[in-house]
Amino acid sequence: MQASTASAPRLVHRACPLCEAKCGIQVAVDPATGEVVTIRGDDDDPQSRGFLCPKAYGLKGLQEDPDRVRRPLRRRGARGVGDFEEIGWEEALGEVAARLRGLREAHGPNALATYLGNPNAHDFGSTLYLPTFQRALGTKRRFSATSVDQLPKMVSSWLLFGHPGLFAVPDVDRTDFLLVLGANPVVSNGSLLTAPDMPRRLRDLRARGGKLVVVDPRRSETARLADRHLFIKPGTDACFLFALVHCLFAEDLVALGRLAGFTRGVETLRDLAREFAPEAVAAATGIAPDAVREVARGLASAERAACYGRIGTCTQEFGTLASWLVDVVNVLTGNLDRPGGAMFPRPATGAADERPRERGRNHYARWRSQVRGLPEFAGELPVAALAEEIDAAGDSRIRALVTVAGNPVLSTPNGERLARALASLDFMVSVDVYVNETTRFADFILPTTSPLERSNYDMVFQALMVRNGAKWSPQALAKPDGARDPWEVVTEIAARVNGTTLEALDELVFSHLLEATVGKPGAACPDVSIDEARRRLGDERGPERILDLLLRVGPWGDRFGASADGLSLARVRDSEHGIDLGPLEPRLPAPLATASGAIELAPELAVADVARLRDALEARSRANGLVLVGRRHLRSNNSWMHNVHALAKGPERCTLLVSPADAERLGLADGAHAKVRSRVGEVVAPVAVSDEMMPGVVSLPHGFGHAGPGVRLRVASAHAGVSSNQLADETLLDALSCNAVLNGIPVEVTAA
Ligand SMILES: Nc1nc2c(c(=O)[nH]1)N[C@H]1C(S)=C(S)[C@@H](COP(=O)(O)OP(=O)(O)OC[C@H]3O[C@@H](n4cnc5c(=O)[nH]c(N)nc54)[C@H](O)[C@@H]3O)O[C@H]1N2
Ligand SMILES: Nc1nc2c(c(=O)[nH]1)N[C@H]1C(S)=C(S)[C@@H](COP(=O)(O)OP(=O)(O)OC[C@H]3O[C@@H](n4cnc5c(=O)[nH]c(N)nc54)[C@H](O)[C@@H]3O)O[C@H]1N2
Ligand code: SF4
Ligand SMILES: [Mo]
Repeated sequence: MQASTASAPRLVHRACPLCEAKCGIQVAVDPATGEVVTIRGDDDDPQSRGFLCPKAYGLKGLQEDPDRVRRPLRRRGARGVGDFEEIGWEEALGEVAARLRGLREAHGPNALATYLGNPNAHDFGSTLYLPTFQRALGTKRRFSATSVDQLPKMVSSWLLFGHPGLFAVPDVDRTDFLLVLGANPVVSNGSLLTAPDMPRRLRDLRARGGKLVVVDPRRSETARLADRHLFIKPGTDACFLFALVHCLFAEDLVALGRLAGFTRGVETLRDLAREFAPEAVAAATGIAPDAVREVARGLASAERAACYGRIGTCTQEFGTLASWLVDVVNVLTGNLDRPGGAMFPRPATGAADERPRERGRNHYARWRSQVRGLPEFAGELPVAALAEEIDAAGDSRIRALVTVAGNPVLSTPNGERLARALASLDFMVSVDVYVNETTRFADFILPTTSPLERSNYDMVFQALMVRNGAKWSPQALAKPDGARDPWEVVTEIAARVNGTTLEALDELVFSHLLEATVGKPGAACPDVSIDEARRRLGDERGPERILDLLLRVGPWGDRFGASADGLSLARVRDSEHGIDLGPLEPRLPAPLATASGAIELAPELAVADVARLRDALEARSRANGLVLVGRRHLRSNNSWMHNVHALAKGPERCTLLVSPADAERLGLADGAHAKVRSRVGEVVAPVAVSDEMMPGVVSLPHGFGHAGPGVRLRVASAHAGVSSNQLADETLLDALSCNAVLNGIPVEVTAA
């Protein structure tokens, strides 16, 4: 770093906003120019201890990207060709609100739809204000990336524990046996598992004598670190997990320990698992019966073990059953909620008391989509239905769509059909920072600040950490003139549509939370009056004030002074590297929110879906066609960091991995091109022959296919690749959650 004091860079410590690991970064800013000089790992961050992946450097590229949208854009020419003009904020917000209001008045609130993308989960302002935005529009047609991601896990958590947000996180640092299915944390850096530097954590696990078993149709980067890797035929994890359960019962290895006092349904499960003997599922899964028995014994005999499943177990035909059985295995082996097992973090912004707010609450199918009648879950409809709801005949169709930080054309099934549907909308607004495959269809693109131009607190992911903690991310760079944070943009739209102001909506969100948490019996802080709490929370507005409230009334809160060393926003801000709140501790049964107050091991909806699995078992055993799965690359972030040269450069990443046996059978040479066809579409991609792949399975990453008239992504377009979601079929769903099937798509592959 430069020596001269006049130009000594200002160092800002915060968390990387790009993935769930939330590594601590040190951003060096040139005080003269206000530009980023370097980005390094923060050695003093208690969770990440200096670890970084290459994507963090991409934040500088994102900041400086000339293609990034910085001022509102209005469509000028035909829809979808990317002909936009820059306009002022006042004009843009005014027109957007007027159009949305007009359509709502003419056709009702359900003529409007929203799609929220993944980056919203990485921004506390969005997390806190988007619910109000959605309520203000009044529509039940709410979509998001949830239904191409963790929806099955949410459904299974609701069924088992009564709450869709109660996720058990594998305690990787203390476990002796880790079974990983359908996740590649060495590359993805973990999901529903905030644990920076997974490669080190997994190596440490083995160094202390622990075992790592990975179940994946590809010998992934994580599988390469494992003691044992088992190839599995895509979509059959529920069969494999049932076989584990079968062995646990058959060999008398079930031992619930303290969980027995508050777990129901063990006997039903024993009955259900009876027909899934390792021999009965072997042809379907491709896993030898002996291997299943060994894993079952390994899990049961390890002092502390954890079973963990992610994208590969969620975005498949039996996503909910597989997600459910992951936790069933944790319960039956007594590993749920104990150190070294699968545990529930305690976020500093969570409830202070360990009582569920409401028991037995229904989150499922309270309304349905119009065309296919797909069920709502937790307030959202499955995104696989978005295109058809726009295309629907008659007055009930979606006429206007607001996307917020999402790129569904590349991230959701049958992206081509969705693109056509977007072109037919009456009105579309995208709150986004790029003109990409989705936003090119918008009438207005409303940009936001970049992550370094705004402060943050990882509300979502601090509820998924392997150690409890709290970390503030200060704004690193000045906010450019006129720039707005994401919460300001969406709250402004909401306010104008409903004839109110951003300030009034902010006050509404805040006072609602305040009244729920202080000054009344049963509240988190019953002894502090609302006036006193308001006085102490000060004049700051926006997400900071709400965060301060949540921290103060939370489990580690200062309770407005009652607990001298408790947390407040000021305290969290002062700890520039973050606060470590210690290892996870057992929490059950208190947070269980099922009607019975117990873990429901054999919930009705899951039990009913087992019939579908049974039916599939035979068909799967006979199936011999090729199926497609996905993968991720360390330098890639879903569909949207491909415009940063530092990340996009290098060898072609959007390749079709094919096993040597399949390559030979199909006449595909390494480096040649193959045509991949599914029911809904076809793409041509370069072939990489690799013994990483299980025969019968090919792999193509998602998020590529940066093409289309008007896409303003100069770097990404030069490495365009093809979109695997042109192959993903919007009619293939996990029947229970209606999450899209993105892994295990039947395809035909031929030489191109
Ligand atoms: N085939 C297949 N498909 C998949 C997956 C898969 O494994 N296979 N994975 C799925 C998963 S897990 C996910 S999470 C989804 C992701 O699906 P999406 O959330 O729809 O897609 P992203 O690629 O995350 O797109 C993020 C968008 O946010 C914009 N953006 C970035 N930063 C900002 C910002 O600061 N402000 C605003 N307003 N916008 C911003 C980007 O320009 C981009 O348009 O994809 C899913 N799709
Ligand atoms: N570098 C990078 N990191 C990321 C992202 C990124 O795009 N790039 N995206 C982020 C997001 S939004 C998310 S949700 C997480 C996801 O993080 P992970 O859940 O770790 O997802 P993937 O890396 O896609 O790994 C999924 C694995 O499942 C395997 N698989 C496919 N089908 C099946 C199946 O049927 N059964 C089994 N057992 N395995 C199967 C695939 O071969 C693959 O190895 O990653 C996050 N981190
Ligand atoms: S693993 Fe990489 S992208 Fe994820 S938070 Fe850490 S530095 Fe950022
Ligand atoms: Mo995701």
